[in-house]
Amino acid sequence: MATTKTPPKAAVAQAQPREYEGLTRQQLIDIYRLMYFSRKLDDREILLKRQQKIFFQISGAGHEALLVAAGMALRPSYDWFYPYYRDRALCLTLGMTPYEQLLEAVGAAEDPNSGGRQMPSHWGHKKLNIVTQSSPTGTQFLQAVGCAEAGRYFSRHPETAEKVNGDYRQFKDVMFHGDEVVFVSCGDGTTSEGEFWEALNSASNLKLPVLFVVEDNEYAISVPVEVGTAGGNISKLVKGFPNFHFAEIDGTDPLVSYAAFKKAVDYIRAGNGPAFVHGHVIRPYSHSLSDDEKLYRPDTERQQEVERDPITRFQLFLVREGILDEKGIDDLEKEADAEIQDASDRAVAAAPPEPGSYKDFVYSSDLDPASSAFQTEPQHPAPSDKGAAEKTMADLINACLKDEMKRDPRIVMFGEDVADCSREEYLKAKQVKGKGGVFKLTAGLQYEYGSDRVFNSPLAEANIVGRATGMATRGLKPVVEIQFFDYIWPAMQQLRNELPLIRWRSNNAFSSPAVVRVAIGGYLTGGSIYHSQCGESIFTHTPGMRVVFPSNALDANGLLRTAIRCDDPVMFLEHKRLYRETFGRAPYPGPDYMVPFGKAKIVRPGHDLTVITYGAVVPRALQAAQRIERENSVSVELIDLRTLSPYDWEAIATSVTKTNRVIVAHEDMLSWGYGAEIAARIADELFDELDAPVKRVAAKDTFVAYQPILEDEILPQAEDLYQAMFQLAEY
Ligand SMILES: Cc1ncc(C[n+]2csc(CCOP(=O)(O)OP(=O)(O)O)c2C)c(N)n1
Ligand SMILES: [Mg+2]
Repeated sequence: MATTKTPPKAAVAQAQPREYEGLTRQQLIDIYRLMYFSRKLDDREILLKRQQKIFFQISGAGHEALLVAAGMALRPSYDWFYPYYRDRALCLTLGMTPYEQLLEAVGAAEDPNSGGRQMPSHWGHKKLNIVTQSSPTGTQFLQAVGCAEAGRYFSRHPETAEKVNGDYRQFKDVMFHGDEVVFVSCGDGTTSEGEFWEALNSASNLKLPVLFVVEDNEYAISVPVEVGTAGGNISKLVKGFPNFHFAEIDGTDPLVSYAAFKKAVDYIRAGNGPAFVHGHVIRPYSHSLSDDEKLYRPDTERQQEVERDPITRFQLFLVREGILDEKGIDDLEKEADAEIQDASDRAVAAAPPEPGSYKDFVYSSDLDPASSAFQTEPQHPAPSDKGAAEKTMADLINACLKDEMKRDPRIVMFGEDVADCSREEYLKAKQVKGKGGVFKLTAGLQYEYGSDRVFNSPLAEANIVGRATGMATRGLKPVVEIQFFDYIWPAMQQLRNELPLIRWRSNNAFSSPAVVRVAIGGYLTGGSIYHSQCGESIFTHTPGMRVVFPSNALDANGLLRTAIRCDDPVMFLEHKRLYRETFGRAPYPGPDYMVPFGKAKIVRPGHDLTVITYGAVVPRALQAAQRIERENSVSVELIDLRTLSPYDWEAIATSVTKTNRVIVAHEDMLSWGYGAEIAARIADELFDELDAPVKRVAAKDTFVAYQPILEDEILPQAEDLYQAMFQLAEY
């Protein structure tokens, strides 16, 4: 710990040298001091909570020995850390000061963990490589895997770590060492989360330098370990994973723990693969200050734990070994108490965040994808040129991916079936042509850029998004694919609570600008329920996530390039029906074509009414607009939003002010759909401009059925749009 002072040397009793797992006598004293600090900081927070000076408390009590040992075996600002809320002692050992920890508890502006945005004990420290942690149990694992993959990538391709101006790379200081370890921890209960297993699977398979630490205090709040874990012991369950080093230890003994971590870390640094350390610890306090463990644990059980308390036991050990005498212990504790008092006084007096500052860092404040920096003109080949042929949306997405991979060596692509051929010897021997995605959007990319840049993931969507999040945090640019929007839900925890939140919850210390490409939508004839859904409003409802939904080939190319070059997480929705449609084809626009976010396109100007839409409804609305003009002389202005978050309010307001009548149309179901927000805002801000109620055209409030008669009925058709236009024009 950087700021704590060591006790006077005189207090260190003299004795014969002994082997303590290679630790010096001074280091043994340091271990005690760090454990003591950790416990006393918890006690101080409990006091502050009772005084209502902080608003929540969760302790690391009982876990201290294991974590101080881990911290001593690892290197701050060199290795990477994905701890959880019990890991106060680890963070202290790595160099986070007691004052910094208490700043988070009071929610101070200067809190390096989160700037007052997260609960206490939600660790994050940029300088120390402690990556911003959250509350959902288990979300850290796959990110740790991605972090380790990024470290490996940079050490294999060191030139890619260089800073480059003009895109997100300008804002990423990439650091890597080649033998770094990624620490990730959790409690026994959290090992029941699926993402835990997904992470073990990938770390094992890829032989990644990840140190998994399970802190087994035998409870998940009130649920005992034998309820969550089959057989009651996680070590027994994981031991079949290849390439791992395993250790199951008494985590209340710092020397046993240190020895185990040294071995595990040596194994990892030597490049053998991941390690798994299962430490048995205790939980002497309730789960948190909101829990009363007496409701589910009898005194007898709690009493037994007291006997295993790491702090009292190690104190006795130091005295018994003649390392510190009672006065030495007393001096050390007094000094620590004084420092905690001082840190606590200063933290309580620290300034809270400025009102209004909550708005900061939802997105990058350095690089705005809606700015003119992301607006370029297409460089179409001359019409006589061979390359001037009209290309489909699928072609131009593939072309953009190809161009960007060439321009930016930090781009990696993975997902289900995105590789040309995982058994690359077939590809190299030209025995097979390669797949490159179920819709062939990534075709040829592995072949051209290699298997360490384009590869298949396991069939696990959280795995895809969690790993991408960890990679992007380190400075890579993962452009990953979710095969069908209908199967995005296993990744929902990562997509809602992690990827878009990394920047905001860390108060801009970390960011994770990954791109998630998703095949979406119906009108497929036979897509039936689970290859046909929309649901974009679920993600536009998530702050921090940019959501893009192009309707034509040229926009898809330009918007994808903006998505890749910008510094925010982007969900890029690709309509399957539009991939190869005749509508909206365009010649290749060159390798630098970009469309800024938040700029709608007027597909067709008009003066009687406005239709606001996007995606596959654009061609349907266009058809209806052409018909109503022809048959009824109604002039429709058709607006394609192109990006849904941010969206172009100015274009909407200008058009509605001109036409005074408006339809909001989309393919997703009507109720609580994307159009509800737009309609509400028009009603609120443009009420005086309206000559008719705001109308919506959307899918029925159901899922998309298989039988084409039903599918046609459920999804909005050109005829529905025509009818709505007719009614509105008549109103
Ligand atoms: C996904 C998720 N579900 C539920 C919770 C509520 N919760 C917080 S901690 C916890 C128990 C965790 O137990 P364990 O992993 O054993 O860690 P411990 O607290 O015992 O150290 C639960 C259920 C949560 N934070 N996240
Ligand atoms: Mg537990």
